Amino acid sequence: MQKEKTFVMIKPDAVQRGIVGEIISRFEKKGIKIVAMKMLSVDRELAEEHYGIHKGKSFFEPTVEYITSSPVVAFILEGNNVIEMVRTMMGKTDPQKAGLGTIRGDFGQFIGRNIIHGSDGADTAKFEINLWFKPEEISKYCRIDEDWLME
Ligand code: D4T
Repeated sequence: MQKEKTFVMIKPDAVQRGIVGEIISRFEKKGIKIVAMKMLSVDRELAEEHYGIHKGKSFFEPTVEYITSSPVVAFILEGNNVIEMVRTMMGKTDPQKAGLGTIRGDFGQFIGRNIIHGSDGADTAKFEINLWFKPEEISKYCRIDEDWLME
């Protein structure tokens, strides 16, 4: 398995509902390492770049408005196969279709308020990490449980 990084964003609805800690706790308990983290108010330019692939679709404008409406918590997670692992932990894009036990399945109800974003592949992860973070904001360190997580 390959060590990789992924970009994750806890969206405005989850910040407003006070479930940031609970969401981050799931990643920590799984043994996934946080290597960067910040709270920020997203401006229109960043939101439009992040969702650029969806420009022209009906949900583009509402999604940009939602993401810019209130602060988000953005972070980078690192680990073996972490991109896929985080997508699995988040559940399907539509919280109504996401399984119970997943973050969206447990905390969300509507696709336009779906709690969390995570990169959907290696190229997207690279693009989003560069878009949201400067290299000096990313830490390099070992967690004390790393030897016990791996076989
Ligand atoms: P994000 O990007 O938020 O992690 O979601 P996904 O990667 O799981 O899904 P996506 O890129 O297809 O959608 C981006 C964003 O747009 C909203 N959306 C999406 C929506 O409001 N209506 C829709 O029909 C779709 C497909 C939700 C997530």
